[in-house]
Amino acid sequence: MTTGSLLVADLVIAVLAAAAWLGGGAASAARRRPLALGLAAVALLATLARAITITALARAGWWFAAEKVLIAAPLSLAALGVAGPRLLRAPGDIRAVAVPLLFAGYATSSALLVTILQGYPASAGAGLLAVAGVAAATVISGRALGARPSRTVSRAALVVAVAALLTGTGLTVAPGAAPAVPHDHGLPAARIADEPTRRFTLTAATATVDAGGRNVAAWAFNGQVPGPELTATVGDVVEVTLRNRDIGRGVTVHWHGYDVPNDQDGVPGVTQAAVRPGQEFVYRFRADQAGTYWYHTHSASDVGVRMGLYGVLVVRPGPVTGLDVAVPVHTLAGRPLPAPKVEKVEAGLPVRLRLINTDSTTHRYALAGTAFRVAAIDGVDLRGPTPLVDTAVLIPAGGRYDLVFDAPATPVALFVDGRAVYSTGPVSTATGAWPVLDPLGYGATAAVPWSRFDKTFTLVLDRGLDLRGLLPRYAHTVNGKADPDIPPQVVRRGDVVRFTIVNRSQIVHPWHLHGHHVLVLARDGELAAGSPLWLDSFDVRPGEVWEVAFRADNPGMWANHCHNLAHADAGMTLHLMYS
Ligand SMILES: [Cu+2]
Repeated sequence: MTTGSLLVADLVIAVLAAAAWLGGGAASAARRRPLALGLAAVALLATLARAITITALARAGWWFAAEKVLIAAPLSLAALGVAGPRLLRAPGDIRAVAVPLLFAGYATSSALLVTILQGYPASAGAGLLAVAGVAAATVISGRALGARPSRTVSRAALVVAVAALLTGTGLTVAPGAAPAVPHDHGLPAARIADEPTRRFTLTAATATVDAGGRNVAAWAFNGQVPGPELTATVGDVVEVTLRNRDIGRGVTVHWHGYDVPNDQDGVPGVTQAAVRPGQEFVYRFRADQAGTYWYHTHSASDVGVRMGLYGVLVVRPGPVTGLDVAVPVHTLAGRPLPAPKVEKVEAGLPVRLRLINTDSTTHRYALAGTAFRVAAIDGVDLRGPTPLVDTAVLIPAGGRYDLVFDAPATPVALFVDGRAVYSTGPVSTATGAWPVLDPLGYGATAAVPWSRFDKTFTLVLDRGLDLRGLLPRYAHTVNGKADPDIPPQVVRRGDVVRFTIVNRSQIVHPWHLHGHHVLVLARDGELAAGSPLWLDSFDVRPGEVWEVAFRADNPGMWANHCHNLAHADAGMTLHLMYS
């Protein structure tokens, strides 16, 4: 069983236990004896079963089980200790067990709330608030049901409730060291003074564009979605003038995967101010990395990219040889882009398909009709890629795969989530059952270039209640905090930095560090066993633990965030900062 399914199973069992205890309590209060005893039996079994799931999660990693071991387990034991013996005594009046059963219900539900609302890391504050809730709810239920506990018991419960509430609240709302992200990091501007050899202008404006045969409202660069394909050759100095005609939320251009100097990175509030309607900003950088990249706005990035402010950036090592096609996949107003393209290709011609996922969720790509190799991922060539046949690839949000093959005499077709997007003729192949390539085991290995790490950071991805803003929100969190309260990761130039990224939530988080490619070391404790993988976008699935590393060689203040841009907007953004 994967850790991801264990997380789901544990949650389902916890909900079942809480519901059964509460239902049992209500049934006994209503003197419905068989129902009460039945539900109590289910609750007992579910509570005991959690011992198994919590132990298994703790073995997978403390991050997955911390609050369950420290808060849920003691509360579950209290539930068993209070309700169990009274049930075993088989009381003549079933109503006598109503309050103990309700107590068990409150104990298990409050622990569940800690997992759902706070998650990792476990805190004394959350534990105490849970205890306060249990004590208060039990006292109220007792009174409502006319149970007459001794004065001592009643007073003790009240004291516990008030003390736990006060201490818990104090610990929870005490201001932490909320880091400020300086807008001006004071580093010298690394602007390239050389004369540009490639010049482009991108004008952002609202537009009506065609998406799958229907006119839809969009935000577009130069009136088109995607924006113009920007191409350069290694060694070019690229200059891009960005103008904003009427995008009220502001616009910037972020060069996704292109490790430009920090002041060219296009992150509003961090590397530049957002470009407002009527304003412009000029980007300039040297094209020294060949490969497949893309660009997109980083201002109100979730809505901005979704509405169409993105395009392809391809840097080639030299003149184009053979057929070289970029396929940027996007969902615009619910319609899949690009429109299907069919072109005849001469047999024997070398073909490179540059697959780009510009959406916020993973897409599945399948190339039918030919053997192919994955020549590059995220713009970086793989070492010793072997031919693949009838194999699909999953590309995370923001990710790129270059597939290469020599055109066969018969047609080939590229399917994205089952839809033919690019083909050289009719192909009717069912690709849905194909196995999926695991890039961690593909290609020829090479030694990791570092044997020790100067800095190590752990990022635990989860959801949690964020009360720090004007309105409470159910945020996507890193180490229990949401942007802008996540402490920056401080490194020094030259440091070898390791990230451990843990996903204890129920959804995929495509991780994206700006300004650097990271080398994948391991996933779920298993060392990467294929070609070195230098990624800028990778899916951390529920229950997964990724170990990645990089050399801090690009000074500045860099966004480090989930590339499901709705998640990034809802808190899952932090910063890597050079001291
Ligand atoms: Cu995410």
